[in-house]
Amino acid sequence: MLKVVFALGVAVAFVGVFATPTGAVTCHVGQYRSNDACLPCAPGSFSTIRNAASCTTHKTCLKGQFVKKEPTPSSNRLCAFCASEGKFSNIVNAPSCTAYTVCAAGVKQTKRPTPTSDRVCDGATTSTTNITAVVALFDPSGASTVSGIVTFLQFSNESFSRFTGTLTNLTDGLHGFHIHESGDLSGGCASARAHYNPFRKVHGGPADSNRHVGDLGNIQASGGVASFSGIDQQVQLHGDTSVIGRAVVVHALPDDLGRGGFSDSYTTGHAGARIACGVIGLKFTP
Ligand SMILES: [Cu+2]
Repeated sequence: MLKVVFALGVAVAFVGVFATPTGAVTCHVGQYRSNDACLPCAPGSFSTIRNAASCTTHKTCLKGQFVKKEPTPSSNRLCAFCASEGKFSNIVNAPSCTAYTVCAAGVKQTKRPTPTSDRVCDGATTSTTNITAVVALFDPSGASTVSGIVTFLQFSNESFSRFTGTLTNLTDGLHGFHIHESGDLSGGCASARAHYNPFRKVHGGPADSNRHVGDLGNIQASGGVASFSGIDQQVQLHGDTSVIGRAVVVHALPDDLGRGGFSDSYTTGHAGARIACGVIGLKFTP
């Protein structure tokens, strides 16, 4: 008799877990209640409580994340960030993150990596050749006695160009200092033509983004001598826009950097006559 009572008690307890007080069947996690029936959560949804009134759509792991734990009818999808692994994902619900492409030695990166996109390498090689060029300046017409040497140096096509020089027999003060487009001095400094301007911009100062490549501003003479050095971000000794074979020209007047308001401020900087020039040539390095 005791056994019967115990078995009955167990049965009552068992029903208590899975039945509502009204006697209806209890719906499990992973199910939802529809009237008196328990229906499984549809694919893509879940429930974590018994007798859920409805199921909840699984979370979507966004681009830049990956699925750390797959969803089930009774649990949500768990996402984690690819950045924590130093990788990326470019699809939603990515099963894992992808390692970034590594640009081969000397190949330039044209697009930075992000948590949702890969690095892009354009295949163009970086030239790491040091190039040194030198210019001997004088006045082919003989009208002035200005002369001197200017040297340009660039370590790679992605580095600044450096220049240094000394000119003598100048009047004291500022003198426009430019790279002109032609290395032809057959007609004197005049045949060096206009400022070197491969990107079709207006005349400006060396610090301006809107300037001719050849716009190096002014040099300053004191006691008849100008000794100067500088760096420039636009002058290239490498590649298609190399200035080698073109000319450096020094002018009688200051370059107004395009700001003087003269009719020629936007083309020549109103820098006046050409008093010395020279062709930019490769320096011999034994
Ligand atoms: Cu000039």
